[in-house]
Amino acid sequence: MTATPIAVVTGASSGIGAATARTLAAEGFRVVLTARRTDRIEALAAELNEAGHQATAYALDVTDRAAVDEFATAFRSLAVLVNNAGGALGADPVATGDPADWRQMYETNVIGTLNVTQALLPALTASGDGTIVILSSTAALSSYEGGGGYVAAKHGEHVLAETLRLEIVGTPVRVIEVAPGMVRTEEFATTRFRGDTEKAAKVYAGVDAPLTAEDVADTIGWAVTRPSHVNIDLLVVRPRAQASNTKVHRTL
Ligand code: 8X3
Repeated sequence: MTATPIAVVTGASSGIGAATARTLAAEGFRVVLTARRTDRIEALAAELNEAGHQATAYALDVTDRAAVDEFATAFRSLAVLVNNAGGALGADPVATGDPADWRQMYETNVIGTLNVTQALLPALTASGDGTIVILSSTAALSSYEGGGGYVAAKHGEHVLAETLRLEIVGTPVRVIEVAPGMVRTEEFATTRFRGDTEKAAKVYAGVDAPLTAEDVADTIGWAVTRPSHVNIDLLVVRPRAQASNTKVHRTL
């Protein structure tokens, strides 16, 4: 009997991470949910197990390299790693943005992805058929006013994905970058605007059907279940009402 393939999802406590964990569990993976907020990932793991799936929760801060290395010792073989942990802080112009915000976004989005990817790469390779997913953003591909440190960090993740793909070609590991545009989740914009729900709501105001976390999870599920020799290098997914980072149709 072959063992159930394992998928690790970072930032699995909410939004795209939680939805991806559900999708991959339904696809037959044993999912390992990681995030800093233990209560949320434990509740989701319990829910998935009750539904007949296999899920475990592991509290992890992806910016803590020692903790990430310790976590990685649990895996001799790993099928899928979804690097989803990250996010935006602030929407200030470059002229006035807080360097502390820039630093934190670089830490969580880029160094966090680097930490987990480096630590789990041996297990992904040992599986003989590993998949790394990097959740970047359309902010990884072009700039927008007020994007500032988030755009810079997401460009960093994009470069990490491209460079890694070049470097490990010939090994049995593929690197998939998923770059979503406007996704309405419960936390992304609220975190960006530090709890200001009015400002957060404006991001989506008048937009007919922004993407949902489930829409993005669906694309991730599709990409990781392609045959092993198929590498979806980069998948850009936006709502129909958004034609570019700055061209959004609003009915206001
Ligand atoms: C989220 C998309 O437009 O807020 O990654 O940068 S955007």
